[in-house]
Amino acid sequence: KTCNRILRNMEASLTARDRVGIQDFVLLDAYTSESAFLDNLRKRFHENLIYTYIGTLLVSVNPYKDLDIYSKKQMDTYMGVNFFELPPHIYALADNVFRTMQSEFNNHFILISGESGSGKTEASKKILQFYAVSCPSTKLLNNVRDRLLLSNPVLEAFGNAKTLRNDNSSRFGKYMDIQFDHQGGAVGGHILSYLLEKSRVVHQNHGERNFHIFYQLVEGGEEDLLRWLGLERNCKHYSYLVQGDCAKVSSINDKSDWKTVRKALSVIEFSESDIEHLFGIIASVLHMGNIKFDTDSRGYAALSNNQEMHWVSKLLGIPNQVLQHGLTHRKIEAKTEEVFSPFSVDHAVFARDALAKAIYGRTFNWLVSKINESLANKDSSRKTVIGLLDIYGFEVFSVNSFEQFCINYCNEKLQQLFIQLTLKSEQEEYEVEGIEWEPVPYFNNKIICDLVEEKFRGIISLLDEECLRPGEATDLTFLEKMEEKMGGHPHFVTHKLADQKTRKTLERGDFRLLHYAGEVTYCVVGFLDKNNDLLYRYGKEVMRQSKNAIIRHCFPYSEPDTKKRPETVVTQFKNSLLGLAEILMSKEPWYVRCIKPNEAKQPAHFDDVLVRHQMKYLGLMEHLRVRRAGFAYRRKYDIFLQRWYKPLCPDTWPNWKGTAAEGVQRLVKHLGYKSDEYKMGRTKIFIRHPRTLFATEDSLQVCKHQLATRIQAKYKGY
Ligand code: AD9
Ligand code: MG
Repeated sequence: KTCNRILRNMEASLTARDRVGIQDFVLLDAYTSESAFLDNLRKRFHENLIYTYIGTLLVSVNPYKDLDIYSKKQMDTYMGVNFFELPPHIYALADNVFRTMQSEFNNHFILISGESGSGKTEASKKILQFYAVSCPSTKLLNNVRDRLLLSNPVLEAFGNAKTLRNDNSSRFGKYMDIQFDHQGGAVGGHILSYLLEKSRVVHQNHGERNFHIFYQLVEGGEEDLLRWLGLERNCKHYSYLVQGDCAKVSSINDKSDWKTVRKALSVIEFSESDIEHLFGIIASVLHMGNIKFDTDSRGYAALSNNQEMHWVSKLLGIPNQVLQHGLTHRKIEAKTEEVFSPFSVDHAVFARDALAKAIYGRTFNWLVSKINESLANKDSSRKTVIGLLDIYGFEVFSVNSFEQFCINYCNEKLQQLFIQLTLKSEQEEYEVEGIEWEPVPYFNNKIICDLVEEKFRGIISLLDEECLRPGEATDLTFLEKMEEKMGGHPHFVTHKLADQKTRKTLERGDFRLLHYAGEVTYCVVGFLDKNNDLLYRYGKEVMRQSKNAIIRHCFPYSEPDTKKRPETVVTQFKNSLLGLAEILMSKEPWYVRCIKPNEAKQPAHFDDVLVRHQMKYLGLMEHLRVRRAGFAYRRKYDIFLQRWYKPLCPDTWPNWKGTAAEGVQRLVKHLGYKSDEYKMGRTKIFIRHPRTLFATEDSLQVCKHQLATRIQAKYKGY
């Protein structure tokens, strides 16, 4: 039955192909042709069909308009239906992952990738919504469900911002585990966050904004609250909110978003005192940004306006004098005594911004841990998880700095993971299993990952080395070192060699990396400072005196000895990405590849050049080739035999005495698999099309039903 339904769906798609294209690229006749691939995507995009498969991988093109395809009715349609029976949809993928997890009782993750603005965050929200609606519900589970859903608007308010690429751009990486019990109920969750772009708190490029929460509070905050926080209802009043000169954005409604966030915070069990302290911090950051310094008679920094300081002092619960001293001095510890050295104005501004960034960054981490507490599942019985990875996408601006370097490095790592899990391991597996195979060539971006992260030789090592030479090293010495050490690397372009390698000249302070997704020119200014992320010890000591509970939590006395050098920002990030890769490698992967149709965030506009470029670097053509020639499904013989299909073969049931491979061979013969439908490897069976497997699954259901009827008949009357 399933097989017939799948065939009907495929036939319908083939009949309508001229108008709506093909819904699975694997069925494309000219499957090696990039143009045919592009034509298919374009055709479907113009018909509002934004999803297309490559086997079980989902390609999604951002429609930049609301489509009527995410209703409860649509969710019901896709629930419990085999993957290829209905037109491609993110719900079909979500459902397939869920059902595989249920039947095999193992862990999975969905890797959502694509450049900035391609629709990753939206995709991850749709998946979460699908699980929220489709999972079994009880009063208790509904609680968890609501918290899982509402963690999103809160984290987006504090961690997303308008950039030139995306009005709701994720400025942190997010990995979320959704935990399910035996019955498939969502019983808990856990979020890991990665490197928040803190520098945005104090500086935004033209046309960009600070994190949404600041504007939401100023625009939407209740009168009483604003009065209590000492805030004016005017973003223009705050220096940290106006540097990008675009506080108002037509696609964003800060007022109504404020209401959503405020409500979400209560559902996630933030107490009124937590909320008070949280917004006290947000407001104090805004006040801090307005603190100005003059030069005093000795040439040192002195506060020029006391009003702002008054509010910071009140909201953070730190005596005014202590705060003032902390913002204008640094402590030098001599052998027996403490000496305070006054700041120059520049230094004071730097220290003020560093403190604002630290306060915001640490509060964000506190927020994540608080949400995790509320999502934690106390029951210790074994659970399975589906992980959702939604990270900042690859991005290129006219000026790119340390932040873009980190974000693009992260995307390089995810691409590497994708390659390892699909193109590389798939082909290696055929070889190991002795399956005949014509290798498909692909670009392996490991060379770029190595350039960035290799121990002692990579860019990160050089940067850290320079950060260890305070007073001597500068951004320019870092650049010179790179030029010296990696000038000959095919993916690194220096000022001197720019003309030869890419025929585009470079400014003196720039270097260019040829990333898997395109060239990016980085301006080296600020790399050392941002990587050091220096926060004066005295500033931390002052924060520890705070009466604000969140601040006290964020600046604990137990912080590691500050005399020991903390890890640099990029090294911490590198290590957290290594940790992430380990988490992911232990789970079964699924993929959503998101594509941005145009640079103007416009609906109905499909830019061929832009899309073709993304198709290429996302490795979609190679993936299709491997899928076309390969096998959609594989399982170890014993698992295949034991867990699913043994009951189907009368000879082998209930106990097969021979080897698992022989058992599987006998089973597939019994099931009537044709010779081109499957291959027997050294340790696994490989099945070419999912439909073969679905048919077998159907037989299993029929068999189970017959068995149940027989048992019922036998024990009737007992
Ligand atoms: V970034 O790397 O975080 O900067 P994302 O996450 O890839 O980026 P996002 O999901 O935020 O992009 O999508 C950008 C915008 O495109 C959204 O704010 C929506 O306005 C629009 N979008 C994306 N996907 C859809 C969709 N399925 N339906 C309608 C969409 N609009
Ligand atoms: Mg995003």
